[in-house]
Amino acid sequence: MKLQKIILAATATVLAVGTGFAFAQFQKSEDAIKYRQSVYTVMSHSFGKISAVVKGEAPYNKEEVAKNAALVATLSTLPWQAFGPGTEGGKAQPEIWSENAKFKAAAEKMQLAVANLNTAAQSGDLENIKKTFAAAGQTCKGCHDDFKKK
Ligand code: ASC
Repeated sequence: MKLQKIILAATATVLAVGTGFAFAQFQKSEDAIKYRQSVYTVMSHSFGKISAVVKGEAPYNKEEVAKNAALVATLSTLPWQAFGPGTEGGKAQPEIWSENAKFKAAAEKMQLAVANLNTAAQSGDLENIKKTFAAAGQTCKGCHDDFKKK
């Protein structure tokens, strides 16, 4: 085989394997959309529970807030794998794919912010919970403003 042919064959194999992985996770774009929306739904529920405490609408219970913050932190790692190529749709703006580096940066910012909230929640420092909660909320909003359809 000529070198060019070998390179072509190798490239094709890498592409095939890469595509195989992408589609092994989600057979259809609808599956990816359902997955990421489900993650956000559960995240929003736990985030909302903490929000009520921060706003003074619910009493502060350390274990409860710690549990919800840990859930949010874990869930925050999940949606991104469901924004792969070919999974456009739902409430996702096309910029997620056309400005993917910007989207990834926003995703990382949010994960860092909810990790900080989780640290505060585990320590039980309500003032710090309020501070980190506000910062985390800003990262949710920032991403929605740029990347989520109204
Ligand atoms: C939530 C939720 C969001 C964020 C965002 C914060 O509870 O569902 O998307 O908080 O509204 O600004």
